[in-house]
Amino acid sequence: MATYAIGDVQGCFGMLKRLLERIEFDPARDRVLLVGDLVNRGPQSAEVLRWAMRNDKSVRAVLGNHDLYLISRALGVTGRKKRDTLDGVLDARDRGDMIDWLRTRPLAFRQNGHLVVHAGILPAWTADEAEHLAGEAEEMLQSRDAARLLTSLGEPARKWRDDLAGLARIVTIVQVLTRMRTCRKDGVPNLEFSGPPEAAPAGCRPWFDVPGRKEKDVTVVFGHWAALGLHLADRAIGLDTGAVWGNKLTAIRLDDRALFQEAAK
Ligand SMILES: [Mn+2]
Repeated sequence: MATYAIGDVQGCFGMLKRLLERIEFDPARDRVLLVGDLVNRGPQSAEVLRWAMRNDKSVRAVLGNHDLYLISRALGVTGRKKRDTLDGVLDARDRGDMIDWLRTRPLAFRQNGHLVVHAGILPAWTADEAEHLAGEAEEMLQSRDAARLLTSLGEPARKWRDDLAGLARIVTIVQVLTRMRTCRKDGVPNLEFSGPPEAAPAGCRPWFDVPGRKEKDVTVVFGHWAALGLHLADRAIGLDTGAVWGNKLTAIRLDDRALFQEAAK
C-alpha cells in the first residue's frame, strides 16, 4: 500500500487520469491525498469531483480557495467571474451531490506524519492547533452560517491572536489555510502576493521559512503556489506545479518521496 499526495488539479481531469495510470493507482490498495483546488480554470471540474466522490474510501481532499469559491457560486453568494469554468458543475443534474460532498471536506488533515492543507499554516501554530482551528471553520462551513463566512473571505488579513473571536477568527483561519503564501514575522498573513518567493514583499517570507516555526514534527504538504513550484524541504512539501497553466501535475509518494509528473498535452 502506498500513499500519494497530488498537487492542484483544477479541473485537469485528463492529466489526473494519466498521472493515476503512471503511478498505477489501485483504490483497493493505495491512497491519494489531494491538496485542494480540485476545480476551476481547467476544463473538467465535474469529472474530477465525480472521480474523487466515487473513490471516497481511498481519496482524501482538503478544500482550496477555488473549491470554496465554487461553493460560494452554488450558494449564490458570489457572481460569475470571467475566467470561471464551473458551468459543468453548476449546470449538472448531480450538482447537489457534488456541492454537498465538497462542503463536507476538511480544511486540514493528518496522514502518515504529514499535515495536508491547501496553502499553509501560521508559524505560531502546531499541527494539532492547525487541525483544531480547521475544525472550527469546517463546522461553520457546514452550518446555515456558511454564506456569512464565504462572503467575508475577501476581507483584509488580520494579525492572528489565540483570542481572536467570532467571524473574524473563522475568516482568518480560512484565509491562512487556503490563501496565504507569505506572512510577516508577527503573524500577519499576506493574502495578495502570488509571485516567486524571492520577490516576496518587504518583511514577508514564505510561511514555511519564518524562523521559530512552532510545528517541528510534521511535514506540511500543500499546493496553491504555482510560482513556487515543486518545493521539497524537511518540513514542507509544495506540490502546485501549474498543471492548469500548461505545466505539470505532480504526485509524490509520501513513503519514500518518489516523484511522478505528468505534463500538459
Ligand atoms: Mn489555490
